[in-house]
Amino acid sequence: MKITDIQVFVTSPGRNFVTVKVTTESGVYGLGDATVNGRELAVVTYLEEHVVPCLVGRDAHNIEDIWQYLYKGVYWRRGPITMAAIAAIDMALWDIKGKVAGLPVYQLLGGKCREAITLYAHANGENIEDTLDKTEELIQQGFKAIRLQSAIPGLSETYGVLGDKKDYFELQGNRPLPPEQEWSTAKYFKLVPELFEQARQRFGDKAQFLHDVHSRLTPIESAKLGKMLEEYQLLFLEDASIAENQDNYKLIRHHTTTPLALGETYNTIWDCKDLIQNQLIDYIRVAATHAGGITGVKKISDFADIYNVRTAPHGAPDLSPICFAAHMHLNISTHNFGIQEFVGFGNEESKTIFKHDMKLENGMIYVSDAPGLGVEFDEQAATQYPYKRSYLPVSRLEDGTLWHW
Ligand code: GCO
Ligand code: MG
Repeated sequence: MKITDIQVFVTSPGRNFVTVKVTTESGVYGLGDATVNGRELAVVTYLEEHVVPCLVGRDAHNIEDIWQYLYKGVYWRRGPITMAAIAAIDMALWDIKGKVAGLPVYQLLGGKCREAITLYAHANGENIEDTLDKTEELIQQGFKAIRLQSAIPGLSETYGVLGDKKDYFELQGNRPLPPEQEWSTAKYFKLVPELFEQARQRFGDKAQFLHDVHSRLTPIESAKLGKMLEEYQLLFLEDASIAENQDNYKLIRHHTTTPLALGETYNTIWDCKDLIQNQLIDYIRVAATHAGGITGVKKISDFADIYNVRTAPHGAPDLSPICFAAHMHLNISTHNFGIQEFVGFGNEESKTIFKHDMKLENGMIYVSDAPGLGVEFDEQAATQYPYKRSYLPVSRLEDGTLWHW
């Protein structure tokens, strides 16, 4: 079944999404997500200039061979742009295979390991009370796990909570150049233990709690935070520190039993091999869009399984519903799945473009049984929201030193 055409669409219903459509000679087509937040057009060029010409005429059924062709077959391997391009093609090919077979993709991956997917939702507040009020709403809606983030007194903007009272869902607003945010580890350390102390006092064990440090700490600071939070029994502490040097996590692990998660920016097994095989983390958070698609994530999760590391896929709003659907098929069929990050199904504009029938009930998602990935893309509706240049923020210490965002 030959590939006859590959189109790349960029649409911006509140934020940019890059969508790939692979069409075959039989007329069956598949969809993939290639969005890299703030670097969208780099992936578009990579696809249009370097990938599409090599794939037209190839057999759409040969998913693994095409994955290897795009990964091993190029001299300049890895990195987010390359791996997002591979990812989108890979998702589209799985979508096609499912449609041809008349089966949802999870059936092709081995079938169900569980009935539904447990989610963690976000409570982002202007202060501790605000965060906890939002937590209460989420518990009432049935969420079993909640990530708590709160603005830090004395800092103008904080990851997860922006100063203009908009949370991070709207990061892509009118920001034609990267905004700058302040960071102070000392101020952060005053807030975070207090946030979890009050959360446990107010909610007891009604929910599991998580927190994203967003890589702001040095390894020894992360170790200290992990220790301070042990008594609050987090499900996991995310991105406690940058792990470009994977040895950083040896130090953190040595000091704390707080479970650790990371990997949302990772693109291949090589970014997390040492972390996994030395059992320095508990959850690997790679996303299908940024780690080579369903094929790429499956390779990483199977490797992680033998080291007791579970998956907790990235679920931020910059991943399109096509990626989210791909995660659902992976999550339901992966034995060592842990938990899925969830920030809702997107805004109303986005829902006119991406349509699916995934069901949210009591903090869990029931996967679609539609053939393929189960997402439709309305090309006409997409044209109403043209691309807008947009950046993620950068971070500086209070004295102006550039820091990790
Ligand atoms: C998360 C992430 C996001 C990222 C965003 C960057 O845990 O959901 O940290 O908030 O910052 O996806 O593009
Ligand atoms: Mg994160």
